[in-house]
Amino acid sequence: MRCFWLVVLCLLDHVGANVTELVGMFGHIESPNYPEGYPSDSDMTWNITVPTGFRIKLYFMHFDLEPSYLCEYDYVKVASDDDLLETFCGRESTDTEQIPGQEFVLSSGNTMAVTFKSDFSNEERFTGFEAHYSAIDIDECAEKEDEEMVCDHFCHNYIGGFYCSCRFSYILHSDNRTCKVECSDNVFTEKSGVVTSPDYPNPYPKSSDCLYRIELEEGFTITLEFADMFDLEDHPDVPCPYDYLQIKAGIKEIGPLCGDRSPGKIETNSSSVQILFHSDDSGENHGWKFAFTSVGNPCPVVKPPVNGRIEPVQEKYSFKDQVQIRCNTGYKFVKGGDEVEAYQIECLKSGTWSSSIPTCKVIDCGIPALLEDGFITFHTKGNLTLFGTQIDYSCRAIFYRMASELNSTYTCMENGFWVNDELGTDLPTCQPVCGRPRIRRSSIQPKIAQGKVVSKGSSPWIAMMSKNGIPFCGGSLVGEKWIITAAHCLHPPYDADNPNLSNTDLINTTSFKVILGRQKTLIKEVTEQPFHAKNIITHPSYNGSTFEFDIALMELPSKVKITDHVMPICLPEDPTSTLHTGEMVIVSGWGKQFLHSIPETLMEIEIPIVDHEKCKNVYTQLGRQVTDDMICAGLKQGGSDACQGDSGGPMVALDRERDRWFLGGTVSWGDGCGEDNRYGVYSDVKKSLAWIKNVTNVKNI
Ligand code: 4AZ
Repeated sequence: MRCFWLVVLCLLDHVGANVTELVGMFGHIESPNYPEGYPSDSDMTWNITVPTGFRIKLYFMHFDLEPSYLCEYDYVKVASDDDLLETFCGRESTDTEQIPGQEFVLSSGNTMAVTFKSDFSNEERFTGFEAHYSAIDIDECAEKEDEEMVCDHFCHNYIGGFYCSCRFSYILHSDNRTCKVECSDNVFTEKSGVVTSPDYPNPYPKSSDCLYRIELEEGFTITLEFADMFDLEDHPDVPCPYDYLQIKAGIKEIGPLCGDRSPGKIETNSSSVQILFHSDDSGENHGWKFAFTSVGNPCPVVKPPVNGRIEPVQEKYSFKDQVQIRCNTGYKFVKGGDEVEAYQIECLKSGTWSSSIPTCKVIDCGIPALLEDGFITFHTKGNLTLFGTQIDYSCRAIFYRMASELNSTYTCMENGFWVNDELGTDLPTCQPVCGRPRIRRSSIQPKIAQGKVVSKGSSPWIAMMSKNGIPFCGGSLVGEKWIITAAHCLHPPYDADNPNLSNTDLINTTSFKVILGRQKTLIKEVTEQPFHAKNIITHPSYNGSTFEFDIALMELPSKVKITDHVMPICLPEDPTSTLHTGEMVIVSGWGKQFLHSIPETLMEIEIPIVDHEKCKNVYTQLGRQVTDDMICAGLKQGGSDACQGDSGGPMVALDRERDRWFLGGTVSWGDGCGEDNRYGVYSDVKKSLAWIKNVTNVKNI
């Protein structure tokens, strides 16, 4: 059979030949013999079919049938999908008869059956009917609004059909109608969280299979707590045939769960849980929500160590919990010989701690460093060296004193060091007391030349400079390793072995000895301390012709040992303070007596300071200059004077205020020895004080 859409009537051979199949987008039907009047006993059916997605609109242009009660004689019946839509008869509508009038009939689907029947007689002539039909588009989206939605989310109509689409994050199911979500692999690795059905509490998506996995480390157990609002499509007889939750935890299986009763709390006893959520293609249920929490396997409660503390302090500890253990101030852990500040332990999945709690040991600062020329006093009995204990450093009495007057208490600190408020970890220094001989001179001797023997040890700062056992100059000990002497002592012509040495050359340090603690001139004594100078520094302004700044420093190779017979002399306190004319000074040495023989022992004289101008005048007349860096002492009548071999030796004066001796000058030169109207000339130490302090760093103690 061949049919043409739109135009053609497709007449089918059909059993009874009263059925006409009409296929097309529009057409026209009429009663037999129209408009001449239809015959009796007519029975005709037109089966109209239009394409799917369309419906049929039937419109009567003319209608004239025999009227009868409830159309029992002649009638036109319109049916669609086996449903009778209309029955028409008569010439006008009454209570019991209906004519189409201006109304049109619409099919529900794409088919319509129109049946015309006339009975055996007609009382008068009726012209019958004429009708047109056409295919009209079905708006599927609009039509089913009240019924179940055509599309789950969005419906789009087009001529002859429709299609569905979904909201963002949904995808269209293969049924082309429902919207599902892609939720097959949701993995949670946090220790707690919240999981809900998609869109909760709004209705969950249809036709979806969601899988949620909570995967924690072994050692944790997961608990699920479902919210009260739980709503999954249920069935009164069959357990959860439509939508359901299925929970798998280790070997344990829970579910299927559905209905409107929340499952509440579920202890899974597992570190890994899988939740499967299935929804079918219908229903508007609100879904589910649960919070999951996890607890680790418990570990025993940790107690802080003695003299220590732990953090955090908790009633319970469980897997993965970490505890910091610290010792109180002054205590430390000892681990493998090392001192450790803090210690961390962790609760393992087995329910045990990663290591045992170490013990806190009190910090021990150890034996404090020894102080040279000093000693330590412990504040606590038993000479404890532990945290918090205190010690005092002191200098060896009589001979030594601390360089500066500071608090000499040291405390054993938490860092393991002995610490002083001012010096930190530095030690104080002990320096020898200057200018205070332990052995007092019996009386001041009037003269060297003529000589008065110096009581042994009463001038403990004097140094003998000796060559081949014969003294050639003197010197004075300042500090612990510096000797002040005359610059000319260290230059030729005093080096007898090298008579040709020029004034600028220094004598060889190995060619002479510096002896301290000596009294006898030629005989060695047990009290003596001999050295070879390590270093010689003459005053930068020394003039070998004029003897200006006739002063030099010798550094000893090591510190002297301070004894009753070896002690330093003080330096002048202040460079501006002067030795006054007439003030008595003591000059000592092993020099010649009146240019004759050398004495057997150290000799000393006490002579007055001479007016500078007076001395200057005396020597000007002799053609020699007494400059400002020189100071003169002696008696007008002569007699008491330094002499050859005394050079470089000390001229000391008593600082009455401080009750100690200081070095006023060093023996330098003079015209002859002990002659009248001649004075001894000395290098004035205070004029070289800045240079001395700068080189030696010596302070008066
Ligand atoms: C000298 O030759 C020397 N009377 C030292 C001092 C005096 C004379 C000579 C002063 O070392």
